[in-house]
Amino acid sequence: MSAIRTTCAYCGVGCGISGTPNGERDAEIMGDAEHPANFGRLCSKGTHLGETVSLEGRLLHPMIGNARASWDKALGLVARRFSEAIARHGPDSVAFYVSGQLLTEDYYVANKLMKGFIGSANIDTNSRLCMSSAVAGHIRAFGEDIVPAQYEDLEQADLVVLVGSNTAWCHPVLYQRIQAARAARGTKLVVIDPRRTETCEDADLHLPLRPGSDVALMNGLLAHCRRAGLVDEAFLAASVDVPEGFWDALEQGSDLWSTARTCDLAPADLKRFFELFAAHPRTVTLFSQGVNQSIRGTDQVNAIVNVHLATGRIGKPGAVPFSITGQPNAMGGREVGGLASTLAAHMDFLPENVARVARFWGTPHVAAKPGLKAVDLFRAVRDGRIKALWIMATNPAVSMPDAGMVREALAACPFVVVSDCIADTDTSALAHVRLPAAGWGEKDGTVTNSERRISRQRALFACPGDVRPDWWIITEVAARMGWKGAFHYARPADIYREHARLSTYQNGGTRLFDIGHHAAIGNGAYDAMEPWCWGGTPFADGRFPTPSGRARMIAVSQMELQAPLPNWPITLNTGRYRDQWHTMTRTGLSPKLARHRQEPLVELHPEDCAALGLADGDLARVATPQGESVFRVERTDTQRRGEAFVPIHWTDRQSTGGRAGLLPRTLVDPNSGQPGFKSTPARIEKLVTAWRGFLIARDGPGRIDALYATRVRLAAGWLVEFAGEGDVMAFAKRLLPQGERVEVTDAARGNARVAVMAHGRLAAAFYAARGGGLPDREWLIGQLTASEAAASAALLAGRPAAPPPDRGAIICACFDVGLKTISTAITDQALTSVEAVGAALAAGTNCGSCRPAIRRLIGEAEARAHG
Ligand SMILES: Nc1nc2c(c(=O)[nH]1)N[C@H]1C(S)=C(S)[C@@H](COP(=O)(O)OP(=O)(O)OC[C@H]3O[C@@H](n4cnc5c(=O)[nH]c(N)nc54)[C@H](O)[C@@H]3O)O[C@H]1N2
Ligand SMILES: Nc1nc2c(c(=O)[nH]1)N[C@H]1C(S)=C(S)[C@@H](COP(=O)(O)OP(=O)(O)OC[C@H]3O[C@@H](n4cnc5c(=O)[nH]c(N)nc54)[C@H](O)[C@@H]3O)O[C@H]1N2
Ligand code: SF4
Ligand SMILES: [Mo]
Repeated sequence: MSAIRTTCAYCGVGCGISGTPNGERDAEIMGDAEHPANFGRLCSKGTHLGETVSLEGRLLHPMIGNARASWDKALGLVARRFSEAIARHGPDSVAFYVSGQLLTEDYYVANKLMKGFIGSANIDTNSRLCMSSAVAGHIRAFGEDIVPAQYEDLEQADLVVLVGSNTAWCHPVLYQRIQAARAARGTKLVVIDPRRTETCEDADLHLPLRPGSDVALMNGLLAHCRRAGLVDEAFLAASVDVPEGFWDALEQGSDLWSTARTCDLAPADLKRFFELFAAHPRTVTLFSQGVNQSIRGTDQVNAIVNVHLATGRIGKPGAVPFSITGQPNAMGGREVGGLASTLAAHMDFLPENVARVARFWGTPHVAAKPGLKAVDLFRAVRDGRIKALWIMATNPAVSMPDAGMVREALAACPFVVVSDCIADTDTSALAHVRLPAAGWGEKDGTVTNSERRISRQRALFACPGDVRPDWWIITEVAARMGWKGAFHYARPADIYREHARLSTYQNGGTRLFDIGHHAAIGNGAYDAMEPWCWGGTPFADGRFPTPSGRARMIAVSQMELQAPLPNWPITLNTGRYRDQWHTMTRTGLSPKLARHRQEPLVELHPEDCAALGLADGDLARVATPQGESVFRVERTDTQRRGEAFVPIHWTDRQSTGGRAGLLPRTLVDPNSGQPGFKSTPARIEKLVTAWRGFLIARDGPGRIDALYATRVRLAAGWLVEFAGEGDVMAFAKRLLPQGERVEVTDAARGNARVAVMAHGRLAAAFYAARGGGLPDREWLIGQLTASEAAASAALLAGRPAAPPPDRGAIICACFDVGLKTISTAITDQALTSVEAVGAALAAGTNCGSCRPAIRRLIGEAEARAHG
């Protein structure tokens, strides 16, 4: 087979991939050297996409309850239940909850069906949880949701400021582009994040601000710019409306000292940031969830945009505020209007827009007002106001705030449909109908990345089983609901052309989103489409898409930051790991990606650990008023005191515990409806268990009933970590497969070691103990693939006669290089650069995602050497 050019399945960087299918459901994955987003680079997740395309766990047939059904029957049932609810309770009694992981063509028809034909705007998307504050902020400032930046700006800037963005882990190829620019032209880098993430390694400055104090910081910066004479009065006069009293209000509490106090930063560091900003007119301020996922997210966005407008740092090369998107097609969703608060093609619900869209779609039923935003939508489901709900390409039972409430809502809803590629997710477990959707590698259509670049996704494989693309599923339901004529498309290109036509329909330059030159694109040209950006360099002419043509500064003030509550003294932050994607339905299939972080950790400052009696590796219960879950403790001075961080990835499918979604509250930003995921009052206590241990097994166990259990994939089996109470041998029996057993136990002490052999090879090994004293996992994991079984004594001891060196946690997923191997090499061979480590061990020389981690280890070794 020859290589097929497509786009990565994961983040909003939107890297081009060159994929070569080989054999059954396998593909060789390379970066597309020609794609302008990545020029051949890929991060660890993109690199290992090939490990996620098997049919394991796939939903291959429509399911009604637990019974397989034909498409005709399943589609008929969905259409009937939606139509009945609409007939009986009106259009607002049904809802869609969709996703930035749909392709633009899927998204367009979902939006058209709900807003144009059902006649309700109750279609919201997981982008509500992701960048709706950026959307609201852009609309307030610019009049339209326009991201004015492109990746090249990062290479033309003299200063890059990353606000609330762990770019090294979440947008790794962008981070690599920033690092390359720094090496080439000395671009300065400032990171603003309460945590010292790997993104901060090697930055010129890290400001570990108090969570939620970004408005104070940006207002302080703007006040400094004004004092330093950096306000671009000519630009303001020509292009920007400044509200009355703006500058007077800004001056309140915005001096260096007050700002430092509010943000809990050293005044000298803050001053350094202000001076760096003042000295480098070519500044890109890039931001993501640390800014958006706040109950003042929209104000935080406008505080950033204000600084850029006031200093004229917008619409120029290397000078721009840059909200980056999370999901591969978050931007495409914004273009079609998939949020409940927008209508279509960057139009809102003004009567003339509603009338225009109605004319275009040829329907009298266009929704006249915004619909329910995600949190309100699930509340309405819980309260019985939504009678039929269709969820596509998202896993809200895990990813919504107060996920416990969302589960109750789904369980109570009369009719829930889930379209997903995976058979069994926490959400689909609560569905009445499951529809098998095409996944990455099977889908065909377009996505738009963070810089407004539209790229093709192309199929590498045929759809397996009864699997169908989302656009097909949606249009078939629409046809069965009586709207066949309006949903008659033979292929994605038909939908894309219509989307392009709507963008230009009676536009007349009022909306910058206009891709009308593709309104008649031929099928061949669509198939061959090269990645391209719409919108050019927005605002370069000083004109903005508001009625007056002028941008707007928005007066925003820092919200009052509450002191910690006595019962909930910890501020809980949530976010991402480098090698997992959201709810792990796909990255969880990759043994290589599993190595980076094998368990969900709660990261806490050493002094908090001491106060709570927690040691590194202990288990801790993290509780909030919404719920609680168990995590493994990581003691780390990268956290501020009084703050904890947990990952969002673990679900009921992989673990008992580690469920971050149960913890955040449903408080949202009043302008955008985006939840404040990044800061929830919490408390943490040690979880004492009778025993804990691990299991290594060739075949994965099913559900594990223990106080805490997580399982991750190995190259040849599974690793399960657990802790629990009661009879440890009874627990072992439930987990272990049939076979020849050797064991040593001391049940009274909670100690148990059991090895199970099958066909002369190790099938499973179980180790539990009351305290520490567990063997190293590495050698045992290797025994699953060893051609000859080790002696029973060695298996029970959990180590060979001559132990191999301990590699430590895996840092480099591509070449399987561990932390201890790298640290030892740094010290023994006096390695002082990431390149030298690469030359010695190959670590960091493939995808480069681990380079920040290697840099940190070099820094730590240097710090040790200097005392
Ligand atoms: N590996 C990986 N990459 C991904 C994803 C994934 O699941 N895994 N998901 C993708 C998606 S959909 C998204 S939206 C992006 C998200 O990408 P990011 O926004 O980079 O990721 P997060 O880890 O959610 O949060 C970013 C940072 O915000 C910081 N933060 C918390 N509170 C505050 C605050 O008050 N102020 C400031 N300034 N910072 C704060 C957190 O400490 C955290 O380090 O990642 C995308 N890329
Ligand atoms: N506490 C906390 N919660 C958060 C966040 C946080 O930072 N903290 N971040 C929020 C953010 S920014 C986001 S974007 C969300 C993400 O949260 P989700 O969207 O819930 O996470 P995913 O695991 O990406 O879910 C995508 C689902 O769609 C399926 N799927 C993949 N491709 C397709 C397809 O083409 N068609 C169909 N029909 N299905 C498909 C996958 O198998 C998977 O089940 O989480 C949010 N939740
Ligand atoms: S940075 Fe990584 S996850 Fe994001 S698009 Fe590129 S390869 Fe995929
Ligand atoms: Mo996101």
